[in-house]
Amino acid sequence: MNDSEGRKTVTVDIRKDLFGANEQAAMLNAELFKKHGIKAIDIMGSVGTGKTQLIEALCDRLGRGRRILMIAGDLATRIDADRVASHGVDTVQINTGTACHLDARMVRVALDDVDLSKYEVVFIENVGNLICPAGYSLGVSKKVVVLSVTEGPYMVRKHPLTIKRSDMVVINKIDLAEALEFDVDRLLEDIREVDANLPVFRVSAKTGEGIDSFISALGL
Ligand SMILES: Nc1nc2c(ncn2[C@@H]2O[C@H](COP(=O)(O)OP(=O)(O)O)[C@@H](O)[C@H]2O)c(=O)[nH]1
Ligand SMILES: [Mg+2]
Repeated sequence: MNDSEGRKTVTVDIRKDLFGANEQAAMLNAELFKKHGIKAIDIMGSVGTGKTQLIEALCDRLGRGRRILMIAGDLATRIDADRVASHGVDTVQINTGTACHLDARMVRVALDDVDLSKYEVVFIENVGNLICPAGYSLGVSKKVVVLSVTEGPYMVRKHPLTIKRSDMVVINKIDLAEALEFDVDRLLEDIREVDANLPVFRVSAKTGEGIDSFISALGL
């Protein structure tokens, strides 16, 4: 606004402007996915909880007949995209450099020269951490957070916001729970305290346990 001496002052709310711009880009992505009849799923979670292995298991179970694209978000490598590509799935790598999350514009840029009419499902593996990715909409149908029994018992109590901003929770590596004396029911109670109705799936991406009910819940 201009004061009486004609001096202009602009107050910028960085959070509002940053997130507002992202929300707009996310809406464009959502329209693009909708136009092509694509179900897009954002898979978040700490490093090592099994996001890539879960995507590999989903791709295997859905079968080679399904038209799947995987977008991998990673600071520096193509390791996860290459793992999924070895299952006969098309992949796009986004290297974020220093950013701890994907945002809607990065996804848009990555899809720029991709023929989306070839796909019905897009799995997006977000950058591995339990904090930043939850704050950024990508324009997906579902945001899924992958927890696992190897990250210790406090991940939900320490990161309630990520749980709150997710549409579904996967508790992965269920095959290791007994050996690690991990109390899965206690973790479930922590999740219920944050959101009493959030769908939760006990899964082993390694053995395939629980994958089928997760697939039906995703509507795939
Ligand atoms: N036992 C077991 N190991 C798993 C499971 N899912 C992933 N892993 C292992 O956990 C490690 C990290 O998995 P990865 O998919 O790379 O995790 P990401 O960093 O979340 O993508 C790898 O050594 C996987 O083989 C599971 O369900 N059970
Ligand atoms: Mg990974």
